[in-house]
Amino acid sequence: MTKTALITGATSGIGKATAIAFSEEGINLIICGRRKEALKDLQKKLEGKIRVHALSFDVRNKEEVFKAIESLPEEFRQIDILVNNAGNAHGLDPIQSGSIEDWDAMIDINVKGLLYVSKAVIPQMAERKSGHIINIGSIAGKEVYPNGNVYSASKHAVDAINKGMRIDLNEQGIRVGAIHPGLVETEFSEVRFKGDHERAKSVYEGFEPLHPEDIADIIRFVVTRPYHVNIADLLVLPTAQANSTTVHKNK
Ligand code: NDP
Ligand code: 8X3
Repeated sequence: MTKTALITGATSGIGKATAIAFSEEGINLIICGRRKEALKDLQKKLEGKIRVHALSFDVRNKEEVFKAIESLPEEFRQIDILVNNAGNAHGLDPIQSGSIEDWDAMIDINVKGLLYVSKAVIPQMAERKSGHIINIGSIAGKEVYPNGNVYSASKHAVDAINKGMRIDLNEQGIRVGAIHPGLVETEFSEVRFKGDHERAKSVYEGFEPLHPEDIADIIRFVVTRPYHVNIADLLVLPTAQANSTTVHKNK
């Protein structure tokens, strides 16, 4: 039977690449993000191959989240796959000088937003006793690096929530797993450095970073395994990266 996936953060980077990969697998899509134009463009690109419904909402706003999920038309109401991907780093500052607005953004989006969307989607999976949740964590959820403090905390929380979801949804037979990428060239650093294009670009210079399509390909593999196979936890790095602080760059 044709499946339906809801992907948060589908307007760019990993989420957008995942939407494209899923469309190639014939998976119907609910694509989410705040940028309506980007959603519309992606919808136009993918519709025809599969059915696409766009939902624009801010994951920080719980009313918006629940209203959006409740607004789904009948043919999109059964969500088989949830990709909790929306998220970003905001700033890269030592704890003593970090901005409270940046901390709020990271905790509210990466942690609370992921929980709100999950809360809106999981009950129907639990009732059907079937579903697949993929949480996008980060290497920053496995280790902490200088100035990564609160972003790392938010991704450690995603790691814990992923494990907790898997335990709590075990009896319902729901697959739960996380992908933890290292450096992927997306809009991530543009957001982290608030539009400082040169600084953002420099993060990925001198080595080949992961491309969003590399992670999307892995998510495609994860969701196309037979139902008794659950890929629970994956750390995926560019070959040039050994850990958060060891990246082999050409001089
Ligand atoms: P991008 O900045 O390219 O994409 C982030 C996505 O999240 C966008 O689609 C954005 O949509 C959405 N988003 C951000 N804030 C909100 C919000 N408040 N409400 C709804 N949607 C929101 O970055 P990536 O693709 O790299 O990031 C995707 C995930 O991967 C994140 O969770 C990130 O932490 C994680 N990750 C990224 C790595 C990297 O090196 N790039 C490495 C490890 C993990 P819009 O702006 O339209 O709302
Ligand atoms: C994104 C990767 O190393 O910038 O989660 O934290 S990193």
